[in-house]
Amino acid sequence: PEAPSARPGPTAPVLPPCPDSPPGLVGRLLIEFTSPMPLERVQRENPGVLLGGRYTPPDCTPAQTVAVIIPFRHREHHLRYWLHYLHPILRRQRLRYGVYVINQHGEDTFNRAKLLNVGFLEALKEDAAYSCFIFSDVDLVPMDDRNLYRCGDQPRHFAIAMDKFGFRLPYAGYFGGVSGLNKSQFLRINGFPNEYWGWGGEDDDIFNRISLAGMKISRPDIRIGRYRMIKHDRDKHNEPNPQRFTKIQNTKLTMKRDGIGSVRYQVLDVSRQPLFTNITVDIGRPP
Ligand code: UD2
Ligand code: MN
Repeated sequence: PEAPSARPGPTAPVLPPCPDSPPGLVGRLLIEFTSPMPLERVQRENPGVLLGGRYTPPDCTPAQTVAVIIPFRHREHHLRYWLHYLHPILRRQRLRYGVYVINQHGEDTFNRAKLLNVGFLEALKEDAAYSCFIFSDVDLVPMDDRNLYRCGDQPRHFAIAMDKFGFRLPYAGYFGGVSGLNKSQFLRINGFPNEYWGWGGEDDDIFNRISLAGMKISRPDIRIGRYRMIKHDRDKHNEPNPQRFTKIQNTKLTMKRDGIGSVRYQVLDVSRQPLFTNITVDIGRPP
């Protein structure tokens, strides 16, 4: 008979590290936004996703823990498509991740970059293990699951070939849509600007911060970084910001005082939904 010590013990087995190229990716995906997407269906299709939109691969140990942060207000039907497409992709990519929807309270002017700063801090409050932060518009879905939602040794730009731009990068310094920075890269640029109210410019300011900090943007192959954006009109209270052109000239001066070190806000509600964590926040209004 076997010695008792040879029997499997009560402790969980140590899983091997997750491979660099996950097996089981499918490559190019069919993405469409036609029939409405009920949340119950998305839930049913993603039984492995835990409360709050958390997931850990069952068969390997990932090197990073990824917080996916979505700036949000009044885009529920976009969010349902996003969850429907992204959860299976992120699972196939063998990520340990959580999804955070940062919902701007009230009807004052929208501020995407400030919401992303809030997401960084609040995700870390939820789990200090987050090491990689991926910032995604709610209306952007990758068309290829080889576009891995991970961080690397340089800030990463994922959404480089969008349908609305003819599947090309619109300009060399474009950094909008979906991007990713690890914790130290994010802190090195003092996070994102808090002072861009309304549409536009904040992504260029972030690009400037990264260049000024001496980092270079890393991008996937143009055939892999393809995205569909759900067609939409400009939202109310997110009019183009007329100050954006002058503001992006001054990043060098403003980035020291305006960023993650100076962000002020008030969390009004944190609610763990089956497929994501919703954080409703009062971020104030333009001066
Ligand atoms: C572009 C960029 C985006 C950002 C923006 C300028 C693309 C694909 N994306 O997006 O990254 O730089 O220009 O600010 O080029 N949102 C809400 N509710 C609102 C308003 C905005 O949830 O009322 C969120 C939502 O996640 C949305 C994102 O903010 O996807 C960007 O706003 P947009 O989709 O209206 O702007 P768009 O498509 O021109
Ligand atoms: Mn959009």
